[in-house]
Amino acid sequence: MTEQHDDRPDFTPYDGPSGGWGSVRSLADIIPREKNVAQTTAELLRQNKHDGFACVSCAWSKPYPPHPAEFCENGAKATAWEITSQRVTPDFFRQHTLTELRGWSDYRLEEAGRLTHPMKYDATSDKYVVAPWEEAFKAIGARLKALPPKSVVFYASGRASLETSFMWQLMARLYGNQNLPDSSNMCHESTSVGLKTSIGVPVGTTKLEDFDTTDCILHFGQNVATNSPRMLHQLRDVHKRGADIIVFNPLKERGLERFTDPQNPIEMATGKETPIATQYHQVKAGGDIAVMMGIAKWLLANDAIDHDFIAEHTHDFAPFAAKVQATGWDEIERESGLTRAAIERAAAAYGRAKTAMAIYGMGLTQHVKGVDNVRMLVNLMLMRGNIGKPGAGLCPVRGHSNVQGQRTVGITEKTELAPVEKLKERYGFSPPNEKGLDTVEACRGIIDGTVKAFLSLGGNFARAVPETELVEDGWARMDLSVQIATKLNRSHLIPAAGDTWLLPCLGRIERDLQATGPQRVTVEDSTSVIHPSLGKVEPASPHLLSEPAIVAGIAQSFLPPNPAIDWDAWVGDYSLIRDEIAAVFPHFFARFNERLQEKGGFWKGNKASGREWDTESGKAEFLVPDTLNATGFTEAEGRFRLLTLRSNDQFNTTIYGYSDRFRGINGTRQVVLMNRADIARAGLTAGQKVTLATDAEDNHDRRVGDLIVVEYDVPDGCIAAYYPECNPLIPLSHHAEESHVPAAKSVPVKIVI
Ligand SMILES: Nc1nc2c(c(=O)[nH]1)N[C@H]1C(S)=C(S)[C@@H](COP(=O)(O)OP(=O)(O)OC[C@H]3O[C@@H](n4cnc5c(=O)[nH]c(N)nc54)[C@H](O)[C@@H]3O)O[C@H]1N2
Ligand SMILES: Nc1nc2c(c(=O)[nH]1)N[C@H]1C(S)=C(S)[C@@H](COP(=O)(O)OP(=O)(O)OC[C@H]3O[C@@H](n4cnc5c(=O)[nH]c(N)nc54)[C@H](O)[C@@H]3O)O[C@H]1N2
Ligand SMILES: [Mo]
Repeated sequence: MTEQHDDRPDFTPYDGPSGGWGSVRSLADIIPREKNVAQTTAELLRQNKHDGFACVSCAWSKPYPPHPAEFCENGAKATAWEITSQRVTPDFFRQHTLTELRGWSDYRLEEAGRLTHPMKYDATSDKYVVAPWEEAFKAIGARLKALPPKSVVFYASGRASLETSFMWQLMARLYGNQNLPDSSNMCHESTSVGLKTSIGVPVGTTKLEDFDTTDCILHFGQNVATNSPRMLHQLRDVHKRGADIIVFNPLKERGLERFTDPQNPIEMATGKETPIATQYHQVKAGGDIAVMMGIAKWLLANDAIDHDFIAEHTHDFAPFAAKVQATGWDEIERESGLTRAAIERAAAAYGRAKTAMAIYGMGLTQHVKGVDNVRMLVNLMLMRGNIGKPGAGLCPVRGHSNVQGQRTVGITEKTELAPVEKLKERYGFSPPNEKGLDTVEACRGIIDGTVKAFLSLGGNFARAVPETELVEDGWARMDLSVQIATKLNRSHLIPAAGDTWLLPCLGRIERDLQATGPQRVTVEDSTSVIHPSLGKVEPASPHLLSEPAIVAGIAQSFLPPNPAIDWDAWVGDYSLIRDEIAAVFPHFFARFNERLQEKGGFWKGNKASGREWDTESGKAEFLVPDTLNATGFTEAEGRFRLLTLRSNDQFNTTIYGYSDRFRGINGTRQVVLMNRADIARAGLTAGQKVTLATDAEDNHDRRVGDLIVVEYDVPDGCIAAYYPECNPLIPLSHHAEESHVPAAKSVPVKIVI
């Protein structure tokens, strides 16, 4: 059992706007705690600027010219968290065994500070002990040489730069596998699969300037004020122009309702708020296909479709239209939880708009039918020709700051997405063509023992994935665990049966000094713009290595020398790595180093946004969903749809604190949000503690207990609780079809008292 933090829970509904003074107070709380006020404040002014650093929080676009302060509350927290003055030193590890640390909360582990030395696990004392880098590389290399390549996984969390990510995938392929799962396997893989089949590109088609002219935004399942707060500036401007913003979300998320710009002194002084949504629809979790079917039905019935676009640019409209017509309103209302009138109001607004954008996040992708959700949203856009013109298009909001970029430079388990021929040509080897393991398959391999070694470029894999218990058990049987990280987390505390290494690296905000001088790295944002990022802060410890240096150290320890690859030279000068990226991916990165001079970054291009369709038929595809229910399970007595949420005080498994301010949940994360009628129907009272148990057919007992029932405005039959606390409830098999994204937004559970 890990400790909890519920000494003073407080559930007072929050009635302020997003942003505003609350945002300033939240920062005033966290920045001093990290004991580095002066430096954090100075660094914030360099955040998301062309000659500064790219924020380590979300992947939202960075406008040019930037705002004087181009950061948000949560970006500022992420900066303070990374450049904290707290340290986890060898002395810390002398004082605590791993058994003891496993009892600490996620918050306390990371709050302990930045890792300072390479460490090796010593089973006799159950502690991490210092080991020199050379020893670490040598020992890791020896293990890897002895293992069959197929049994080794190279995971990447989406923060590592394009340069490091390129080296990471090259190392795996030279070794002989493409077991390259990344965090997008838990995130927007439904987008990559859905958009690729529908419109021929795996990424969104919109740019920041589309917000300047759009008439309408359809906004599905994305919590903007918490997870991409800088987008509130664009949304507010859209609203001020009088355009529609139509939101579909089971929860009334404050940032989608109203916003006060904390960087605008007049708004702050007068308390002026801008509303955001013009319509807000509390769809049932997993009810979005039904909503979209309803909208499509209205568009067809009212002939509000773009016949010319459909004829010229799309394929298979007829079977789609037939399906829409055959679907009845009864079913749509039942599956969406919304009334026909409400859906028609949304459809009429969309049908009136000359241009529209579709913005979405995990509320669509993390479902069993997550890929169908994405395809259905494309169908809606295609019906009105809303792809490939200004003010229109698809805008999936990516998570980690370089998660999209990692895929661009070859972190993928799929051969068809890997630059096989180019790699062969340039480095003189035959890259593996057998599909590698994605996140779900890697978990399966850890559980069944076929995965023997796990190397992690950042992240907190064991905590972020489903089926926590079995994954942790399997982890402890592996031959090798290597974690490249900045801060301590739970994945570092599960020692493998063989060797366990914890390798501390520089963060992106820190100065990265190599043989040829200070180095820049690059990242790709949510709208496919590539930005340089230059760290300047003094590193947390003189013993840290940069991520490229660590990858090169590992690679050279076990791979035979290759005359075409000079790992040491690459580490000495990252522009050489960018030359390699440009050579292997010329269509996106030609003249890479030169183009980094472009202010505001450079756009890597997107065929679909030029109405060039790289699909099977050569046109944009209407693809028909086979069901309106995205959850993958049916309703049953006592069964709830659990949606797992992020609070405003966390970045994934990094917990900054216990204040989910917009939702009025403070002092604890051990809660389950339920509506009043469901609380009564279940015979519960608010404030009572309950246990949730998975209601799955495999009869495996999965439970999470000690959750306080909080009355909250959620649709009937839907309950919400926090990620990662509830991950033990998600069966590994409960994932999106095709994309394998764990279906974290509708898990079948029952309440056990
Ligand atoms: N500060 C901060 N920023 C972050 C992160 C963070 O943890 N903290 N994480 C980063 C990462 S990796 C990612 S992927 C993104 C995640 O950002 P989001 O995509 O916003 O992800 P979530 O917070 O998980 O929740 C998504 C929203 O979907 C809604 N929702 C749940 N189920 C459904 C449904 O069935 N239908 C609809 N329409 N809505 C639904 C929820 O109520 C919630 O508002 O943010 C990134 N940015
Ligand atoms: N139930 C449920 N589960 C989910 C989700 C959900 O909504 N619900 N969301 C999913 C999503 S969208 C995602 S993206 C995953 C997130 O999964 P991950 O990306 O694996 O997890 P993070 O929590 O982002 O990883 C945090 C750790 O990264 C390390 N780190 C931070 N900065 C750096 C750096 O610069 N370099 C290196 N090497 N390490 C660094 C730190 O040690 C920190 O502890 O979780 C998924 N899991
Ligand atoms: Mo994510």
